[in-house]
Amino acid sequence: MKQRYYITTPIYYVNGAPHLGHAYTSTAADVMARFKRLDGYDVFFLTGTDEHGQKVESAARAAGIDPQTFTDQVAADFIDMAKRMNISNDDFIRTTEPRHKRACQALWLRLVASGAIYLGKYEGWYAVRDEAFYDEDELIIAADGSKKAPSGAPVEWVIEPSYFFKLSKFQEPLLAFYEENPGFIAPPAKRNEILNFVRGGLNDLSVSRTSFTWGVPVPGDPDHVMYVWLDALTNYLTATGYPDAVGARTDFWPANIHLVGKEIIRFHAVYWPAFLMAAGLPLPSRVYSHGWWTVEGEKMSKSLGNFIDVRPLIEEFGLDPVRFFLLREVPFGGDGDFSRKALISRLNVELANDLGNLGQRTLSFIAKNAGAAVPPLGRLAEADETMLQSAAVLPDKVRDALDRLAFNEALEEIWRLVRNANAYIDHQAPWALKKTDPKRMATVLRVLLESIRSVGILLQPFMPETMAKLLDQLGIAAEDRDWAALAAPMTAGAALPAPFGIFPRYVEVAA
Ligand code: ME8
Repeated sequence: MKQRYYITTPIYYVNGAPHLGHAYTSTAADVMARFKRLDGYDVFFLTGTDEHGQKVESAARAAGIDPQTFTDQVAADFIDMAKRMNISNDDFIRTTEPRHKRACQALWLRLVASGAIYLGKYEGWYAVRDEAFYDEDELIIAADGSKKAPSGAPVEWVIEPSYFFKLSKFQEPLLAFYEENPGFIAPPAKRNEILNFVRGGLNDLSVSRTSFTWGVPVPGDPDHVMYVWLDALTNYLTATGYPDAVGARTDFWPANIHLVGKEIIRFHAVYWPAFLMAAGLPLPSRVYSHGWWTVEGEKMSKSLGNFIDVRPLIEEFGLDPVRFFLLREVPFGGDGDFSRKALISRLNVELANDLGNLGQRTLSFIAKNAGAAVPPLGRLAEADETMLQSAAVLPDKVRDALDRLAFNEALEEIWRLVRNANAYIDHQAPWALKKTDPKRMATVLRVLLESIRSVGILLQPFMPETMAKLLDQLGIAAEDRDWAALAAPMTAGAALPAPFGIFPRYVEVAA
């Protein structure tokens, strides 16, 4: 039986349109999902939208429409973005769906049954933008003297009846869990941040609100709606069919990995495992937090109006260059800056010059000079052995990097082979061998083809559309494109279709 792999993105708030930040997490998760499928896993990849809470309710009010119609519209936009980015999610969850309300209420009842929830009164700070409660000592004083959340979000003083979750009781169990599962929080800097936070002591958490109604009603007390983060985190269970014990996806829980931006690690690495412990449910294996993108050096914000929608970028540069850029430009986990200049440079240098050229010059040379078929492999020279050997060890290197979510390292490894192959072709000069030693020419071309095939197969998770075009040109059948297929060589004599370029150079047109 295949091993299971369950990966999630955060579910995005529908208070605003999808942007580069959302596209980033979804693309990273997509690369992992595609990689695991090609590596023989049974994958469940989930993304979706977070549609309840005060923030979404006020965005709907500001737009002058009822919250359901509003969330329907914005969720459709998120679904469109996922399609345009070629995100291969197996499900798209919306928290306003009946299946989700049912899951939230079932989890709530389980928390009540375990004695983890009690009724009280919340009196304290709340930041609607973060949908988060803050202690007085966490607040910062802004330049204008006002109190702000650590994220810079405005805070308001809230006094209302509320149910509480006994988070304070989970300090020790959480610390013991982090200790036993050192890989649970990644990267390590985030792990330390969370450890310090939990060691500092945990207050009970307000988990219901009464001052608005846009949420999942608390079972048995409809004056309360559930705190949007309890509602939102439950999505990861809902999609597996919870609370049903049997179903198509129930075996996918616990998740292998929750990918999140660094600002929401606390919800995923503290609150979520505590809820699950209280409910007696298994905990996910890992929460990985990545960094934040700025745009041309500035934070994306409403006041600057500089949110980048990836769709016009796809129109202008093509989908796969955008996907590639997002994962190539910054080490996952660190922050990065988006600039057109950097995108154009990656496209022109690494895609068009390095990879595009390697494919194009090898394939068009074979089409013209080697009978448009896979050439036979003759006696191997040392340079050939070296090339073939580096192609043979590449899948393990890429697998190792991707299992650590080191996307840029995986790409770096692949590009090392691409650059070596370009140097090899220059050095071996098949165009000269054509007259002097046609057998040797065939061997050189075959070594190049094998290398390009490795690169094409291993790059599929990153650039599925373009690599499909490249593998078509190599005559690789659809069923021979997974990682296991790399072990067998190509078939000499197999006909190759007419080659064409896959990455045109981008030339900036003066405005
Ligand atoms: O937090 N750079 O939703 P959200 C990188 N609904 N990633 C970014 C980013 C940026 N500048 N901006 C956003 C929520 N992201 C909750 C989540 S999960 C149970 C509930 C990405 O719409 C990143 O993944 O504010 C971040 O964590 C997420 O979008 C926040 O999306």
